[in-house]
Amino acid sequence: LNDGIQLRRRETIANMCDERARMLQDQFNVSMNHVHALAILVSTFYHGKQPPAIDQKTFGEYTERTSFERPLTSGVAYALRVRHSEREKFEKEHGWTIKKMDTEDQDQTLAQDCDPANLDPSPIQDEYAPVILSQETVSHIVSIDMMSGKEDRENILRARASGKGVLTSPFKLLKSNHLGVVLTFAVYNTHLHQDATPEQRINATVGYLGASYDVPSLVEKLLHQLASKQTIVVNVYDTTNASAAINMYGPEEIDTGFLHISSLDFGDPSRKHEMRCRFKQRP
Ligand code: WA2
Repeated sequence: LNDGIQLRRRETIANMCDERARMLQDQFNVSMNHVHALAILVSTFYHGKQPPAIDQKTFGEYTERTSFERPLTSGVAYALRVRHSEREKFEKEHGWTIKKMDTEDQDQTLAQDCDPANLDPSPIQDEYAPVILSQETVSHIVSIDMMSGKEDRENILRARASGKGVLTSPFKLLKSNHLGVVLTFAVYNTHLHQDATPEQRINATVGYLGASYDVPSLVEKLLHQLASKQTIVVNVYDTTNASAAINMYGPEEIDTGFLHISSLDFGDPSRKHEMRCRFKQRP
């Protein structure tokens, strides 16, 4: 009889965990498709028109009004590819200097620390990726060179060489106190074939459309809708490095008996994620 109960508990936790993992994965996939569509919007109306048919006001309004299409995202932004030889002209046209990302400052609670006007200019590089368009929720990254942040830079390089949507490892986003991830799509100046080489892609790159995901608050919101928080404990891990998994959501793990692991696929084959679920109480 006890064996029967144990078996049922195992089945219950497996079903609950799989359902939650599937919901999270589906919502992530939906928002990823819309971020991809935004990259095409920028390609068509910013780069495809002379002069560009999108400015900050239009981009800000459009992205705010369509934010329901991108569940789990905290904001989207567009960074332009600027070569060093074009920097002076670019800065003159925009009326601001390209800023270096401030990753030293752990306490960004003071309003003045969030103001790009207080950031240092980016040191000389071959090329930059300053943010020129943003959803209002991430307006604090406008004018910052996204290539000056380690995770953002790696994402930009991988996105443009691959033509796919790529994800960062979890890291502390600017003006946020939690771990998050960034999704990046490159924008190209021509229609590239499916089988274009990385070199052709890099040469055709004109900018980067990115979305930030504040994982803890967004997963919390998703799980809240399911009213099971009394029963189970959920964790989300980045398991790309199997020997050093990163806890992206949920409390420090405590052993309360059964553990069920559901796989999560966020669409970037070079990153691995999983959901781990337990009952709150031992039987
Ligand atoms: N967006 C929001 N907060 C951040 C962040 C970011 N990156 N990086 C650190 N904190 C414009 O891939 C291009 C967005 C980067 C895109």
